[in-house]
Amino acid sequence: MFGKKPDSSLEQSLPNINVQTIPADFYGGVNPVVKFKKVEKEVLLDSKPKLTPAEKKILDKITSAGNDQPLHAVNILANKKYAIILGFVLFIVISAVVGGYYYLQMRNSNTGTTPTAPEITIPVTVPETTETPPVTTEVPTTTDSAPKFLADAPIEFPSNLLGDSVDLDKDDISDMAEELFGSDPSKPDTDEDGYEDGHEVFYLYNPAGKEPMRIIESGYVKEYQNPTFGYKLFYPTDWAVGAVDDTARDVLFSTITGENIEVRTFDLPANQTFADWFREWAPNQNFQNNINVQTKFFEAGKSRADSLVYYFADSAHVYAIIYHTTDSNTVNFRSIIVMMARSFRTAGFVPPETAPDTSAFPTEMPESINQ
Ligand SMILES: [Ca+2]
Ligand SMILES: [Ca+2]
Repeated sequence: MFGKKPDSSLEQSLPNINVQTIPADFYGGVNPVVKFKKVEKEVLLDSKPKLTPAEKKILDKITSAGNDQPLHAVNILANKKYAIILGFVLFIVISAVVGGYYYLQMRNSNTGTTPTAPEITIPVTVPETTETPPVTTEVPTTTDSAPKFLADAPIEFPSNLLGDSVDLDKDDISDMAEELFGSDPSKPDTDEDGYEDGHEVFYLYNPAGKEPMRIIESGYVKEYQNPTFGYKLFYPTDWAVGAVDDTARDVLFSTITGENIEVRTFDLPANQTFADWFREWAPNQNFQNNINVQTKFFEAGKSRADSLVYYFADSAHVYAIIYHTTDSNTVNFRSIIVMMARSFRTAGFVPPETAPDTSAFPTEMPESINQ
């Protein structure tokens, strides 16, 4: 519209507008863009453009950069062949990036699926868990039946051919057992009171010192009382005590080495004697080989000749004290089971009024400990 010739009629109808105020050269040579376009046009059309020294310098720099460098960006962009190669390379790179991106996405989604997998596994586990309750349900049943099974389980008797471990000072207490009493394994009469250590333990005296006199006060021995059946006995402080069943019908006094002494309680029917009981529960043991024994508290019992099995009884129960060795087939603590049996008291047992004089020791070692 600006190129149009001014309408004379319009000029006449608008006399107050001074169009002459617009500079004649407003869209002319003073516009640097137009001037620049003119220069570009001259560069493209004229092989020998007329440039200012500064422009020529810039142009020379741009063009000369690629003269001897075919892979220069300028030449690559200008050359179709290189442009195609570059485009192809870009396509590969972009494809790799996009592919990598989707691969990671899929991988993440798979990883996200992994938690789902356990969810699938969980239902699989759930049935197992579902199966477990019945098993757990059976366990109490087994536990309930365990004492019954335990009560019916045969007694495991120790071999009759077991030897003792080293007893250096020959005082009837092995070197290992001497540690439990605090006595000297190289000194038969540790406290030098005229009575050998084994002798003192048999009578429940303290072998390691004249004071305290009683072994229960020495700190090396504790008293156990059965929570269900009420019997009591002494055992080494260093040993562990554990009931096998809930009713403490079967209790183990254990060493660190695995040897243990079991105290097991059996029901004794009213119409049954101990001999009847023995024939039922110890069919492989010779009843005649049992010797009559008496505890420190004058309660009567029976013992196998090697002092590895003891029996006591009251009106309703039989109590068996049984030594269990490890695979070594060596007895390390025979003096301990002797002490335990010698200290045994059934719940209802009342010691006779003629209590033993604790200051007097017998002159002869009992046969059972001389085995
Ligand atoms: Ca000894
Ligand atoms: Ca002594």
